[in-house]
Amino acid sequence: MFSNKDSFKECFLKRLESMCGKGFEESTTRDKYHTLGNMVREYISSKWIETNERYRSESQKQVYYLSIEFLLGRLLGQNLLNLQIKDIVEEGLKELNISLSEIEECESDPALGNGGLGRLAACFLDSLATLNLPGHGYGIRYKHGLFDQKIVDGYQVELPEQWLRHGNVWEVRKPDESVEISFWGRVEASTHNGGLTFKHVDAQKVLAVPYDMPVVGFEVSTVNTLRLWNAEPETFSPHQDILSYKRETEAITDFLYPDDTYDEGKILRLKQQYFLVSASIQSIIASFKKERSNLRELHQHVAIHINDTHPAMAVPELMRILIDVEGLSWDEAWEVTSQTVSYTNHTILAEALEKWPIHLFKPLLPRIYMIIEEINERFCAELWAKYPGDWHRIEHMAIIAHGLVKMAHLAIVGSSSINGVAKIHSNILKNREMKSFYEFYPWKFNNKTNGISHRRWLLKANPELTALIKNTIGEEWVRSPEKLIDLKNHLHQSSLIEQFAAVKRKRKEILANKIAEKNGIIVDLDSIFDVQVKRLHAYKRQLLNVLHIMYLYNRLKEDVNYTIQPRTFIFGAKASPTYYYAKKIIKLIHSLAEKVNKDPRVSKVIKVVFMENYRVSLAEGIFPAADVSEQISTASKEASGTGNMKFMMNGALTVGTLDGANIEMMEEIGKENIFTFGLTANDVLKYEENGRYRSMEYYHHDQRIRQVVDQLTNGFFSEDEGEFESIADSLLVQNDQYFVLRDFASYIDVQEKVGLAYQDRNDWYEKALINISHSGLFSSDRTISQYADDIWKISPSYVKG
Ligand code: GL4
Repeated sequence: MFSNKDSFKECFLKRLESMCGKGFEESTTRDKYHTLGNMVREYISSKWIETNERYRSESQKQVYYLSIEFLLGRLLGQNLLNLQIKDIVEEGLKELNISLSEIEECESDPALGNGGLGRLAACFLDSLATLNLPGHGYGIRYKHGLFDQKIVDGYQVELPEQWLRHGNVWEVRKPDESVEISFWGRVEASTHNGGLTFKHVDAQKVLAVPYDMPVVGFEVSTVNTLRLWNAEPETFSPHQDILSYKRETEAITDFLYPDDTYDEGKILRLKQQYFLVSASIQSIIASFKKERSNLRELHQHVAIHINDTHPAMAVPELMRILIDVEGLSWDEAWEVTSQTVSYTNHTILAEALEKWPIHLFKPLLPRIYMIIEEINERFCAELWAKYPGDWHRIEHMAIIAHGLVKMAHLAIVGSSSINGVAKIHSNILKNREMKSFYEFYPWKFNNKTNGISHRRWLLKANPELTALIKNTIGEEWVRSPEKLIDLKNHLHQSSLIEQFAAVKRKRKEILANKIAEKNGIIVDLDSIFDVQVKRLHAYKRQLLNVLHIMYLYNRLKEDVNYTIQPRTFIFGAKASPTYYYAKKIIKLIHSLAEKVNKDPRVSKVIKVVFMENYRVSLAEGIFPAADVSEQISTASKEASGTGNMKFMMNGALTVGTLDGANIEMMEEIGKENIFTFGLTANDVLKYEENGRYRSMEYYHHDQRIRQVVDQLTNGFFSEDEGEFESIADSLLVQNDQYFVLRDFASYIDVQEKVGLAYQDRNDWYEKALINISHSGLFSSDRTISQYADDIWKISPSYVKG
């Protein structure tokens, strides 16, 4: 291929002509992107083949990570970095007068996920490959990823996302490895050798066609695989209405569901889940059988991880194949299945707990339903043996009850390991949400605190900070991020503080330019960049942030002598299209921005910016520029958070509740380097139990609260006084489910401290550097090593010699 700048240039120009049929002069940026992308994929392919051969010949245990979401973000830049050819390519292109970053901008940002859960899966793939662990992803090749957000008059409008419009240079279609998926039909039982056997007949068949994408490890020769399935009609199927069959089939992989915290009771969603699971399990078994024949040993060679309950049907599907296809007995199949599968829970929000009505489930997946029934009966019998007569407990723990199939119960019963994603979350699972299961299976429960890939969120997103850290402590931390702690030995050097301040300023300037370009708002680089970017949800409490800004506005208007450290409040968030409340909050942020940014006096000290269409590529520009990270969820509700870690790694200070991984961040850096406030998880859980919270009391007793809540409905924002009534109602009439008013005073106090702290410049940047130096603990390399050792029992595979 190419090994230096000159051979790269030569190769690039030749390839550009042959691929695009155009000379260099006529070629567009997209032509150049396609050419470069193809060259890089080719560069990867020998390593990819070599990795697969190595895994095969060493008969390593493999892990397969099943996830309904992979929020990958753009791949060109990350692949160049991981392959260590970024410099060659960048310099070569520069000599041809082409900017690499312009080419990178051409790549679509594949948003095959909603938020934290999907992005975590992408960071995990990156860590698996980098740690030379034999681990692969299985997901869905949605034609349209998460919608593109447009803001029109302050309202969110959704447009279909089109990441495949110009093709995808990274994927390889593998039609020969397609598998058949069966829906509908019925189960036929027959006796065979004295035992019953089952056959799924009259089914509608759908083809699952794999598209493989390489997952390139950083500075290693391992290239793992992300296999995404596409639903296609079978060519020769005898359908009466061929058009509707085609439409129905393709619909399975048309769209990503735009919410991960809501149990979508839609038959299409169920189809997507089974489609992913059945295709993946069939493919796993097929590759196992290439090397071995005894499926009773599957769990010794294969681990299957289910990312939340969406792929929980992996349990009955694996049972089905082992029993119906491979001829194992129930007990043999159960032993293998429950030893092979492991499960991560990502939320305790009740609305996210998947429960499928039997009347939908059973006709669509008759054999799978039958198997779940059998699993349930056997499980209930075990419960009966342990808790004789305790009907209440058994009913509560059953997999099928009250006409519903409970996917979390299925996942727990069918897995060898169940983990939460931060210490507090795992404890809540054990002591509350899944208490009865924990009592029954204490050995299954464990914690794996989330992490993020420092390769994407530091090396790629923030090259300026990366260079500074390398200059200060060398390069060891790049491979071993826990070594970032060495930065602490340099804190006394004023030069480090100054250089860090310069890096931060540079990144603020880049973001400020983007804001000027996209929003037409000029922001003050000396102001605190105070950022809340994440999905819009009531429990994440963007509203608390808004109410604080309203409070500042009021004070500045009322008291001409009141001064504050200038701030730029930056928001980015998508609301699920059907989530009425969340969409209203987006509108409220825009109305507030109008009010604040247009006020001659107030806008000198505060600005409010909403950045449209928040996604991975935008996030890469935001984290490096942040001074303050808003992690203000109602304690106990945010399972972990991962944005909190991205901010920390880029030297922003956290304003946060004692929730999710914020707590572990605080334990790491010390209380003096984070701004915490608000109710604890225990306080919240107590209130929820005793029902003693009265938001109205806070409204009546705190004039500041009364003022801002009244402003939601008194025409302050809009001539239409009803516009934000539903938000005011959520706070008063509905008794403020997420304790916004309860935490208001404490939030105002902590924000005042933040403003003061920022004025001691040295101290602030020292705190920021302390945050960075401890962020190595939150690398997904640490998380993945723990999964590999404790749950999957897999070990690295290295190239010999
Ligand atoms: C989430 C949690 O809400 C989030 O706190 C966590 O960091 C993430 C990854 O574990 O999983 N759960 C769901 S559902 N969506 C998420 O983003």
